[in-house]
Amino acid sequence: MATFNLGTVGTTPVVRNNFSLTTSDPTDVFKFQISGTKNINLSLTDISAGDDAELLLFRDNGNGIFDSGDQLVNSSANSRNRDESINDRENTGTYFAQVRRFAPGSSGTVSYDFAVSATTPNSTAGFSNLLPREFELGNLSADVSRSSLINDGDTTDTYQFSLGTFEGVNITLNRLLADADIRLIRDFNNNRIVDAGEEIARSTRGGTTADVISNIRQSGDYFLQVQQFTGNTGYDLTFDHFTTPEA
Ligand SMILES: [Ca+2]
Ligand SMILES: [Ca+2]
Ligand SMILES: [Ca+2]
Ligand SMILES: [Ca+2]
Repeated sequence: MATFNLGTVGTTPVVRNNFSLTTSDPTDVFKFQISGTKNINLSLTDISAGDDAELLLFRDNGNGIFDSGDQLVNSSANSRNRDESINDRENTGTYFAQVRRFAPGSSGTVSYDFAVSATTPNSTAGFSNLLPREFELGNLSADVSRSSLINDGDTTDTYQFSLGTFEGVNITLNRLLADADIRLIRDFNNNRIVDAGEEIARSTRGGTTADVISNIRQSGDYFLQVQQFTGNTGYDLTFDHFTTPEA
């Protein structure tokens, strides 16, 4: 088991690309600290085709060593080589993100890209800046609705979709019981991180008022994030698809 010490992680993502797991060394551990109450954002992307890896988050028991006394606080275990993601609100301390090769779903070496950031809760600057394909909607060709939950153990949901030519979309987040917000991103450099200039639009209305991003009509690939602002809530996320005269 290889352990990589990342030091104190803040808003700026710490990225470790092209790491690999083998049958004889099937886990990697990334040790890091956060200072203050933060949303810990973790993503596992670009898992090699035909393989499977899982992502787990542990809180250290105080000795600074990854051992059996550490508490598992969150995990992500999608099938095949789908991306994994964790967005978990935690307090000051030392944490271990563990990447595991899932043996039944993998053949030989499993490669992956890992990223971690720690963003500020209860802030409109608190959106996660990582872009795992958590919910894949693909190309929109009709209206699409999704319902899910945002809470302290899952502070961000990230949806991937694309628009073809002659297509547009209006996006609405509603049926809120607490304040959540949305923003729309285009990952122009395809590094799965939100860089300057990649946020296209956001809606951060207060309370349980619906958030809306309207009249998106450029073809291409998009990410839509739903972010906790305060409290825990279910939500409905609606993609109202329309056709446009322009290519
Ligand atoms: Ca420990
Ligand atoms: Ca997996
Ligand atoms: Ca980017
Ligand atoms: Ca809101």
